[in-house]
Amino acid sequence: MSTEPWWKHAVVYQVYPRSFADSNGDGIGDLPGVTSRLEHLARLGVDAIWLSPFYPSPQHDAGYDVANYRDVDPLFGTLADFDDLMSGANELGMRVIVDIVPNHSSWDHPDFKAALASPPGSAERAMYMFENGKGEHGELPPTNWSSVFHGPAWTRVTEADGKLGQWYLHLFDSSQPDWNWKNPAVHEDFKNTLRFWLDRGVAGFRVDVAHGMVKADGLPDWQGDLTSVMADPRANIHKPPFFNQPGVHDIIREWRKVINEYDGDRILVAEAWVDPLSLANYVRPDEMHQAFNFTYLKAKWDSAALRAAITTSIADNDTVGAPTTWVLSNHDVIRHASRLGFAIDVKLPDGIGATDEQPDRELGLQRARAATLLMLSLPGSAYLYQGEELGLPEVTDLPDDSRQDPTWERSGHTERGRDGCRVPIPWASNSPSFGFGPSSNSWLPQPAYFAEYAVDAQANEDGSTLELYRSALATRRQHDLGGGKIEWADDFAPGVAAFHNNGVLVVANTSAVAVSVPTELQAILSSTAVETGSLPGNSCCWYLSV
Ligand code: ISL
Ligand code: CA
Repeated sequence: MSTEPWWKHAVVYQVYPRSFADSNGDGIGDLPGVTSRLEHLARLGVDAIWLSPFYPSPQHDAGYDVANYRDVDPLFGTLADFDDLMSGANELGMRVIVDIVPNHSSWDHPDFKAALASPPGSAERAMYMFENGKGEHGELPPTNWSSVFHGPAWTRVTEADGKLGQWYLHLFDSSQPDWNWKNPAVHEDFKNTLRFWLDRGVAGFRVDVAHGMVKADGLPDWQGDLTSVMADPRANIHKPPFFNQPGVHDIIREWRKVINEYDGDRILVAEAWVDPLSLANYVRPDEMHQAFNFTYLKAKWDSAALRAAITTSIADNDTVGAPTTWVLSNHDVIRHASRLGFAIDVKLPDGIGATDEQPDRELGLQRARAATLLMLSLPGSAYLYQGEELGLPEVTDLPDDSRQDPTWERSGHTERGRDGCRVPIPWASNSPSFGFGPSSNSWLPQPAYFAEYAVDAQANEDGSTLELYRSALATRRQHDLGGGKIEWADDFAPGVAAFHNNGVLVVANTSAVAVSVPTELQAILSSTAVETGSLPGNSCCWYLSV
């Protein structure tokens, strides 16, 4: 086994608390719910759990609008429930990572309330990005920036005299005011938050919008558009003045010093939607430990595209001596079991509605299983999103009136948003809310077909997606695939991506038809049933290297 720090080859499982397990029947998942399901994660074989936000919040962006960084929202439980979850996980050999949201708070944060109640120019206002408007009476926003969730990125406030006054910046929803990272008090406050959770024993932090925080001096207007930045950051020549600014790295270095004060290999993981070369800068030796590699997530199911994504990701990270991470799904993007079943290109976070073109569910699942096997055979660490081990598809027929993602309202109902990947998990096929909780309540409606995907329908079933994930994680560990090094194998048909890693030959056939493989190859694990000498289309197989 590898003697490297645990995180270099870890499999980390993302729990989205409101949709994982509900302990009290109110229809919203909670921390005691997570604790009650830890056995499932231990049996799956993951090394760590990353919890999306569970902090006090008015929940305008499902908790990514934080009103208090050092407590638990009563909706999700108490700090004691958090401690129980963590000790339960630790006893089962799993670490716990928490989410930290430094670009913005909630408008319910006491510091923002104080800023609103204080005059322009005050110390309270200086905690956030307040500016005077342009135009004769300040009636125009300070810049032309748009919010990631659509609409303007600035909102004007009413001052104490009852008149319209300054504007505050919110790169996301208007309920999420951006912190002013030019203010040392903001730095101090966040370092205290890091210490608060580190002292409680967390193994690290997933850093939300790690490329945000610092904005270019003078707040220049911007002519680019965010959709294209996200689709292909490398191609966009107009870099946004509010993302990926050099000053971000000073903050990261400050945080790394705090982390280094603690023992136990704690980590920082960047969520940064930036071009791959810039991304490597987030994992320089004195910065973060990992950054989500969205290049692999965005790659099409095509051997050349996958090979390119894998090669450049590893090469980019090699320039700074950092291992790579791999990820296929999270709470912001269309689940890969559906994404890979589309004949058309889909925009990742936009969501699908009942009247849109629908994915081919069977094909999507087949490819998703193959893409997962490919991912889990790659050196570095891998991130799984709850439900993907069940092959759960995106819910594409949510009633529009159930949608909660702020994008839906802010886009004037033109973009459905991310609710389709956040539908509560099915645990038991014949129970109310499919075992999500003790009642039939579920904050987003679960479709009837979720019964087929329930944990109890798949556990110990030969060929189920759950058993595939269990075997894959065990085999990955056995062969230390996370700690190896890949060597491409070029002697396969077009449409195939193949490589050796630590004595395992990984062959992914992205074409629709079977390809022949040497008859002496011995399969250890495959995404679909394989026969000697042949590998079906849309599948991946791990063989013993010969
Ligand atoms: O900035 C982007 C595109 O250039 C976005 O992709 C952005 O990085 C992403 O939406 C950030 O997501 C995270 O922060 C959001 C929250 O809604 C998401 O759930 C979270 O993962 C705001 O906190
Ligand atoms: Ca609950």
